[in-house]
Amino acid sequence: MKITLSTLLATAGLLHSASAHYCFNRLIVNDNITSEYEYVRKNNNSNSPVTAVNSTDLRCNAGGLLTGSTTKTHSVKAGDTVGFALDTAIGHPGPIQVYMSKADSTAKEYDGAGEWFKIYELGTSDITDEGLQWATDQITNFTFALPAKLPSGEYLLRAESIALHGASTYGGAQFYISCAQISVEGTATDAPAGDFVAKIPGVYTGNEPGIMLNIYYPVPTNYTMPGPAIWPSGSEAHAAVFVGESAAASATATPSATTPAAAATSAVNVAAALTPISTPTPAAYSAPAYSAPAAYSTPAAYSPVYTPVYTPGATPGASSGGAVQVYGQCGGSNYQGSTTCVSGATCQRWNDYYSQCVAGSA
Ligand SMILES: *[C@@H]1O[C@H](CO)[C@@H](O)[C@H](O)[C@H]1NC(C)=O
Ligand SMILES: *[C@@H]1O[C@H](CO)[C@@H](O)[C@H](O)[C@H]1NC(C)=O
Ligand SMILES: *[C@@H]1O[C@H](CO)[C@@H](O)[C@H](O)[C@H]1NC(C)=O
Ligand SMILES: *[C@@H]1O[C@H](CO)[C@@H](O)[C@H](O)[C@H]1NC(C)=O
Ligand SMILES: *[C@@H]1O[C@H](CO)[C@@H](O)[C@H](O)[C@H]1NC(C)=O
Ligand SMILES: [Cu+2]
Repeated sequence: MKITLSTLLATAGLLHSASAHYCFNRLIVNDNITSEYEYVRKNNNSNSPVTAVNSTDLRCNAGGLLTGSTTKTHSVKAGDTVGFALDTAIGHPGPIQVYMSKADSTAKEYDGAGEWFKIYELGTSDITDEGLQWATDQITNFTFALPAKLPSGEYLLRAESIALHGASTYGGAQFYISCAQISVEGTATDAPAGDFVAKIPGVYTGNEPGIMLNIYYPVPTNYTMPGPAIWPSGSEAHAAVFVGESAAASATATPSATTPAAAATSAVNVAAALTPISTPTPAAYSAPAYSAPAAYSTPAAYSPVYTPVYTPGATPGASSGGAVQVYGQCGGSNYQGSTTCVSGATCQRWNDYYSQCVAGSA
């Protein structure tokens, strides 16, 4: 397939300025948009993303474990429609996911060290010859139903947007995160367990196909949401539902109440029979390839990522010193390779994280 400059311009999203960043700053409950940081914990890093998947900042953003006591907790019922509104429309490509974790006592006091489970995801709306099309693109709010079988208790409700424009290198994906505090009145007692739960950090290694991938070239033909399956009914496609709209209005919106009981129950039983996943040990994160800077300069460590863009037969040296082929990466803040393009191509900067050789001269 032919990739034109306009295709790349259209998909790249182009800008990566701080003004293109965004925060989930308001909780929505049954179509009522609450005030900024009234029920959402304030972070201390403005609108910057978290990039370290092994940091406790991945729970509730930087500073988000320090502001629970000054944040209110909203009462809701299991099955209520909740959501988040953003300060700025989402300008980066990637999915949104929502996780929950039950507090030992109150949400205000809870540091999120317990188990988290996923209840919602909003990913691609389409996959075309131009690549992944995101249902999250330019949205300013989204809503979804809390699981009807959520047990009573106080919870952190965590929204994350995973921005993938610079995700072709390890650590390049950006996580925009906020935690809201809710107190749920439920009737069920079955808590999520087994494969449905994970610790944060621990839920991601950073190497998942949905977290470390080049969304521009080769043009992806599929996308896999990172993290556990949605509790209680497993993974499913969601249409975007915005504040004020009815979920029933959309054909692919949340599933009807008829699918679930049996399937969900057996899923939980199967999961419960499995050995619960333990939190990945630090060793999983400190593998030499990531901890030793030297590992970044050896061609072997990088060949899985860059192989597609180099000419077959190119010497290993080409990855650090040679000219980069058209469509190959030639710059970006985490990039260690050559910044020179082959004759007849120019290194085009798409954003802080990704520059690419395109045909033509400057
Ligand atoms: C909506 O939320 C605002 C801000 O939290 C609150 O003052 C108001 O009472 C709520 N309205 C309803 C109908 O719940
Ligand atoms: C922000 O919070 C983090 C913890 O998430 C803390 O390490 C850091 O010192 C805080 N920064 C400021 C400026 O308060
Ligand atoms: C797409 O599918 C292929 C083959 O199953 C897999 O190797 C790859 O990781 C997937 N990509 C994403 C982004 O999920
Ligand atoms: C919510 O999103 C919808 C769809 O993008 C938009 O029409 C509406 O104005 C948004 N409302 C708010 C308050 O952001
Ligand atoms: C996270 O991983 C990075 C890269 O391996 C390492 O430098 C850092 O110390 C780790 N941080 C924590 C909190 O484990
Ligand atoms: Cu950004």
